[in-house]
Amino acid sequence: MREVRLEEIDSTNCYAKQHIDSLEDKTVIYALRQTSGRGRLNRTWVDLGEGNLFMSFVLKPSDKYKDVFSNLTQYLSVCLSNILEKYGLEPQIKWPNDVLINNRKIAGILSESIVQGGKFKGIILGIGVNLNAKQEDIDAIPDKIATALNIEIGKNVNTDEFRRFLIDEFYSNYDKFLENGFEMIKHVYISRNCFLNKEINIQVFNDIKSGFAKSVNNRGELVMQKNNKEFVLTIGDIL
Ligand code: BT5
Repeated sequence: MREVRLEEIDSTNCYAKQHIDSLEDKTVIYALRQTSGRGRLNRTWVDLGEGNLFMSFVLKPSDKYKDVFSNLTQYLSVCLSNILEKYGLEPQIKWPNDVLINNRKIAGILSESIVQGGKFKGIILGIGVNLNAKQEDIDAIPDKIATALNIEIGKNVNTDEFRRFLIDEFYSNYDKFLENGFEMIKHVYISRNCFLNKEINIQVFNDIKSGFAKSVNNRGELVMQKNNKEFVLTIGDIL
């Protein structure tokens, strides 16, 4: 496994995408500062200053896309939760892959499948974690209620150490996860959930779906119920 350290970059995901051909499978790209971090659906990921984590895993597991790749964001959310627990916290997962502490978003995950010239090249799995931030900068983040690890534990966080923990946790079961899929983490994922067994609203592109959040199936999809009918969601933002 190789690591690429960048002082400053627009986005570690963009960097990985631009260099996908020359990057080996399992390379980790990380940057000390990220000037144009990206979220899903053209949203922005805000750099909260020095000492935060901006990182992308470059994964080239096969030359064909497999369904299990779409569950890697959920796998990473479980890995991150395991690490946050070591810091004495009780992380919760909001489907599909938001990690929250006390209902506040501490991290964001963005997975991109790279297809060039009709050929599947790999997956860029990006993650940003707020490790060291000032409350006033967090309060300025649009839309979302957010937090950072230093605020939750009341002291500064060693960014290098945290990154090491997360990379090691991710790769310790990554190959096994690709073989076994979401079922392998389903139990832990559900034990950390904060969205099941209640009425919820979910934004799916321009539509809002509502209903009772019943379960997560073996493919990591959200099983909802409304008027005694079940429906399954594969994408969306719980509001
Ligand atoms: C995400 O998108 O949460 C995925 C973010 C992925 C960021 C990483 S950093 C390394 C790699 N390189 C990149 O360019 N991206 C990845 P989404 O679910 O769409 O959430 C975005 C929303 O979260 C924004 O619209 C804000 O409301 C909120 N947000 C932005 N910055 C935040 C922050 N630092 N902490 C908490 N919430 C934030």
